[in-house]
Amino acid sequence: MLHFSRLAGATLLAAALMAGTASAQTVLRSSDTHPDGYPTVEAVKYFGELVKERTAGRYTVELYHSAQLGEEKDTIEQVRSGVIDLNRVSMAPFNGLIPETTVPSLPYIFRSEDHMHKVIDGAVGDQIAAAFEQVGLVLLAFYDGGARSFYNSKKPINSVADLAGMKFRVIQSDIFVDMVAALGANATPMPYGEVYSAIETGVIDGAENNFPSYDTAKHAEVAKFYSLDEHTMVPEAFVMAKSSWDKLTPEDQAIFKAAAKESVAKQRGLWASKVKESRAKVEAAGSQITTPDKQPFIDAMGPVYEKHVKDDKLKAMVEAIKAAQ
Ligand code: GTR
Repeated sequence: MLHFSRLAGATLLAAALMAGTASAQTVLRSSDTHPDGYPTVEAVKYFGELVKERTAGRYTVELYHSAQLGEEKDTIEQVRSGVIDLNRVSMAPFNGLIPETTVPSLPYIFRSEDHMHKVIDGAVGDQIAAAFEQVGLVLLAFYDGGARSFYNSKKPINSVADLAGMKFRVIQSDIFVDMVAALGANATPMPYGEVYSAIETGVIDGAENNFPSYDTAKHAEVAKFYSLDEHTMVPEAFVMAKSSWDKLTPEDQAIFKAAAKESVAKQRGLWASKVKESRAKVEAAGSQITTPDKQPFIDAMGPVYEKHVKDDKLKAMVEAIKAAQ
């Protein structure tokens, strides 16, 4: 009897130890709409490797690419409620939720990629990052998303007038809807995964995105005319559920922050080469690229700024961006 209870005690102890070990290893699920190999996917994988190494395996990142966990709007809700821990999404679908994210999503707010980097690496970037806490998120990193331009299945676009009456899918943000309206065209916000067939079936004439998305989502197959109007340069956001973040010790939070920062440098390098690679690939496959004069596009954006930059806080952010050299 005594022997038996000793054994039972030992078994219980072993079970408790095992449970302890198991709970000390946390798997963090991360979502991305892009396919494996895309620069944002690779950057989050790199972040995961650094975190795993530096926490001696206590934290690992399980990445679900290709929208396996859902389209961006849905995954934003999932990460806000803590159903998933991490998410890499564009900043634009946050526009209705976090006012500060409207500023970097405004058309022609950045003069160049360098200008954009300076702004998001500086005080305005910190202000935008801090605002994510309002909706239960911690912004770990801004990644590059390049410039978005229009493409369509019908004709080359050489001027604002060429866009008249055309129908474009836009990312899910009112800024984009109003921007397209200001250019005399019609916008339909819809999830990324629905764009290919919407163009193919003629529900829309085209969409707008950077070269890597135009290429990897295969939109180039169904919309051959790409016009380099470069209307927005929206940074990508890599976020963590605040509920998951709050479970980390301050030491682990520092590890996560440093890993995210290092993944930014990695992503920027990958991004620059992917843009060139995708552009060359779509051109070789028959895409026709036009380069319209941007000034008339810029001049048409007044109503978008009037509608979306109303309060003093956002006005000050826009001014700070304009002043940044
Ligand atoms: C891409 C961005 C994605 C997604 C997509 C879209 O440029 O990286 O996160 O937002 O655009 O248009 O839906």
